[in-house]
Amino acid sequence: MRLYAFLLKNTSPKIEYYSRFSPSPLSIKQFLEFGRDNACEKTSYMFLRKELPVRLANTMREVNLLPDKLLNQPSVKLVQKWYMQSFLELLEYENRNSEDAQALEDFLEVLIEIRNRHNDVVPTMAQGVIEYKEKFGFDPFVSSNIQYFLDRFYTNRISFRMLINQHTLLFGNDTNPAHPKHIGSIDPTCSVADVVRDAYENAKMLCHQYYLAAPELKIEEFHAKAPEKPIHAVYVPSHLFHMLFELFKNSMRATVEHHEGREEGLPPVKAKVTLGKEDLSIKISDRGGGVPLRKIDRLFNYMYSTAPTPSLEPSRAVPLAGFGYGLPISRLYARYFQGDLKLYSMEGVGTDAVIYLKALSSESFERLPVFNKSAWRHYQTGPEADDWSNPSREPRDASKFKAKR
Ligand code: W6P
Repeated sequence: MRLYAFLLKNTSPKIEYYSRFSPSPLSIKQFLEFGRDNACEKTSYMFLRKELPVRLANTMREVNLLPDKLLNQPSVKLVQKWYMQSFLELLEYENRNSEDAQALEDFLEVLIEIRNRHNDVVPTMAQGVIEYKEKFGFDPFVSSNIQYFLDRFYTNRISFRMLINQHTLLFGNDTNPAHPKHIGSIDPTCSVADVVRDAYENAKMLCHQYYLAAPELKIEEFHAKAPEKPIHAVYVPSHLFHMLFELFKNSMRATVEHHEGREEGLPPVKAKVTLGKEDLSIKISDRGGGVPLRKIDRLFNYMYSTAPTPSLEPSRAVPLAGFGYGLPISRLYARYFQGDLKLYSMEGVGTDAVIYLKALSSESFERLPVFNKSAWRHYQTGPEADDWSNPSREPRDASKFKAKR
């Protein structure tokens, strides 16, 4: 801990320095063009040795704005340590000669180490939130800060891993023979319906294991310009899979639980893929009974949906999550390249979940958090003060008209 305090003190000028730069967002088109013909490892190295510390420093400054009661939780301290360690390792390359082939080789190794070090950031931060909740309970002010923070922190992490993955996939030795046409993690002709089916099949296996039944899938496509053509996206298939798998788990769970003990068969989960001028949209519809509007926001709330993992018999834990960080993080994946993920539910009937992606790879720029005064201000103020009336349960009584404040 002493060492850490020392490092923190002595590297903070560096963090300060790098956090003054704004991250440089790249579009999928740029990732593609860079990786496509004779990608240059040296160019990538020169870009990343600055851009990665910039992205790390921006997020590290923001971690420090969290309330002390949260910062002091051991899990949060551990995550901070990982970030500091990775930041320091990257600084080693600040002044290394880029003509030195050994520097490029070492850099690639370090990126892999960093990626591995950060594998468990999400569950570890979740543990930090649990630790906080156990000690201090649910606080709407802190919950709103945590929501704002984790959305930005995890977006930063998604982007950080995207950059590392592109570099290591393009310039590492392990070429991927399964996907010769992929550019790093990007599929320039990603068949959306194929990923939908793949995510469905994976969720179906889990659903069958737990419930001994699973709804069928019906896919429909609508290509506005060329109705006969299958819809392709220029996208990161693993991101798309992550989102769809999460949505299918939720839809299946709702469908099976809503129809438990009923005679009629399970209604299918329907997927509709459409391509317009601006948006490529994917709708997953279930007849799982829906969610009341009041509870929809909670599905995306980190603090609300963080529960200690059921310690009694983990083997019997519900595999079809529904709890945990699946939905909020899926929405971050969608927003990361300027899309979104929305839920439209009708209580009593079912839910439509829609993933929106940009139709054009030139418009799918990374959406990145920037550490600045405006971000800083968010941590100083809590949730919006209530400027709408509260319903009164009492009968109207002229003598009891509410005094303001
Ligand atoms: C539900 C709840 C939910 C969340 C996300 C996606 C689909 C569904 N269906 O009933």
